[in-house]
Amino acid sequence: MVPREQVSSFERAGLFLCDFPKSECRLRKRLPFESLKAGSHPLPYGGGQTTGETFTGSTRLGRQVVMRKTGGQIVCDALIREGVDVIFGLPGGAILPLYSTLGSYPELRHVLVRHEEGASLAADGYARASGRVGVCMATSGPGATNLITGLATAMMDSAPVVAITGQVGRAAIGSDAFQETDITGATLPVTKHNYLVMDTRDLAATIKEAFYIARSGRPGPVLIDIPRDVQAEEIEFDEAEWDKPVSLRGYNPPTIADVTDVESAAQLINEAEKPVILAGHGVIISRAYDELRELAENAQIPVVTTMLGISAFPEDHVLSAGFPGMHGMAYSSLALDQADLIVNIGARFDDRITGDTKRFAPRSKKIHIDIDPAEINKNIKVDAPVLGDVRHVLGQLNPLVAKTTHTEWIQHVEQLKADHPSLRIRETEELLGQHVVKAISDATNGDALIVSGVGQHQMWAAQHYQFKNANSWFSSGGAGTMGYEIPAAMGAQLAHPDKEVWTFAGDGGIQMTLSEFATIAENNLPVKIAILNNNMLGMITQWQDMVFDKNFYANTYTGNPDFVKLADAYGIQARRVTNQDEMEGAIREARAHDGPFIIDFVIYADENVFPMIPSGQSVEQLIEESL
Ligand SMILES: Cc1cc2nc3c(=O)[nH]c(=O)nc-3n(C[C@H](O)[C@H](O)[C@H](O)COP(=O)(O)OP(=O)(O)OC[C@H]3O[C@@H](n4cnc5c(N)ncnc54)[C@H](O)[C@@H]3O)c2cc1C
Ligand SMILES: Cc1ncc(C[n+]2csc(CCOP(=O)(O)OP(=O)(O)O)c2C)c(N)n1
Ligand SMILES: [Mg+2]
Repeated sequence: MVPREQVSSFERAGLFLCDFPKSECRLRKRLPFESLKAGSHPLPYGGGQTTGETFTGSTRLGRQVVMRKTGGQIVCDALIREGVDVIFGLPGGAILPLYSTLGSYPELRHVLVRHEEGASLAADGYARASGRVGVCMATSGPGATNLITGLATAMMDSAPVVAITGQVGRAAIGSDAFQETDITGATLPVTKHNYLVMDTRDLAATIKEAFYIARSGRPGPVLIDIPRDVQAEEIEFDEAEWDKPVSLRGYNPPTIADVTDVESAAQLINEAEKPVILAGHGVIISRAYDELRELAENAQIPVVTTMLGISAFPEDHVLSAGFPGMHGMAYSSLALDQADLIVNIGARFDDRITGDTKRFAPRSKKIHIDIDPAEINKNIKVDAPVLGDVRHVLGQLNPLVAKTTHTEWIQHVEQLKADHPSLRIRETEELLGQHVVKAISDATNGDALIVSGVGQHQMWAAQHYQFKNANSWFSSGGAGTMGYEIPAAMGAQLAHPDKEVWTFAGDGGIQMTLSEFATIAENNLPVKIAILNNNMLGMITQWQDMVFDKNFYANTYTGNPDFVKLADAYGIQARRVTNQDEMEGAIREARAHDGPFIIDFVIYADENVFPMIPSGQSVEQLIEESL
């Protein structure tokens, strides 16, 4: 039975009691599935680093080095050992003991956000851009609940994030104390795992375990809730704690795949005449760019990416065939539909791609390479599942795949591109969102890191920016979180201080998190912000126009602020652009400016995103462009 002090208030109430020790009783959802096949632990997001330390005031007991440390000090030491260098957070009463320690650790840069949602979304952006675990912190109650949207965003898109929250003192838990929320209960569905640490002696092991879970296997967010008296308590701490390996019964994410599964997949590839690779976010998570390219080039297979798989494969490569689905390129969806084999590499057959699953790519056999067994046969039944980490699996698969040409099929896909030029921008004097994205793509030569919000501007960014570099596109796909654009760009910029970061923002989404303008200004983060301002919730308007019989309601913003004046109030330089002629000059000015810059592109509002496959339909209902 779980000792009383190791369970949350909800568990005490008997709601979630289980017979496993604390560390495993919440290993639910993805973890049991991942444990189906044993293997070594993959760390696609990099291992924790150990720093050398000099100790003062320590006692040597045989080989032990024991010293007095507060919970807060243990947390900071543990974070440094995990290689953390940036924390996004905002303090409050229940986490002040930890904050009073944090200042003594200059290795841990704390970025003081203006809203905790900004912290969790920035940690997500940092994680995706850096390939390391992003960290955010908040106080109990409203501070912790404000993190939730960012955690859900990270959960849906498998981003490794660790959130640390303060909790009311142990004795007060369950008493509706000031700012008490059962945050482990509340975040149960949106975290890969979470903890309430009731014993200061558990802190070091818990943090180590949390980082391990966040970054290993299929990555995801992990929350650690720490009562304020645990943060403040001083204990005899044995430094040998740091050397204890993480061991989680039943959690063994696969890396290397079963040899016979790989052989079956290779056979299907070698027999195929019209194969298409569907490369997903898993390729990026696994950093398997070279292995993907090797497979595509050796067997001459066109590569379609998912929207989250964008930048897994260079878009200027001759085999690149766009992204498919609801707002993907017509030729990509048609290539999938006409293929005789789909090689899904690290994509979860999301409904934005499959539409009606019964009518999705009916002529093809399907291979699915994924690290999470729960994804296999979940949405689409496949012929050859391969369970493992993409990079390892492709390492096994590539030597078994015969060199071939598929000349006719490649020519056919080229013809699809010519017949269905989905990226054509219609002739008009108006300033369109598509013009802006294309101009920024040309100006930056496809080399920038690109972030987006959610809506029409997101789709235009995904469609019209030509991504040349691996892992250069960061967008909320599964959760579709409006407001992602500003904090995630902050995170991406902090992960890559020397890279050019542009974020495409909606006038709607930006107003959800624009309080972080202050954080950007305060830290002089040189993020370039392109607002595609249509003075409306454009994607909502499009759905009302095309799906809800033009029943327009609650879609227009008449009270938008003057974003240029607003930028000025935050001390950020800004320009407004209202026509095509002013566009390039403003982009040049923004790029030349050594600091953040906002361009308010006032775009033609009555514009829908095409191509479009309406929700739940199939490629037969594909609408290529506005009539
Ligand atoms: C308004 C809007 C419109 C959209 N329209 C489209 C659209 O038209 N087309 C489109 O493609 N998407 C679209 N999306 C995005 C869509 O909702 C999904 O987020 C996206 O398709 C998921 O892509 P994915 O499966 O590659 O990534 P994820 O959802 O991140 O899934 C990654 C998969 O890889 C696996 N994986 C992770 N790590 C590894 C590893 N190391 N080894 C092996 N496997 C691993 C995971 O288990 C998972 O199955 C849209 C989103 C929004 C908000
Ligand atoms: C937090 C949140 N609330 C609501 C939605 C539903 N939604 C999807 S797109 C959209 C409109 C976005 O407007 P804007 O940011 O201006 O982008 P645009 O579509 O105009 O480019 C809305 C409301 C969402 N995705 N996220
Ligand atoms: Mg808008």
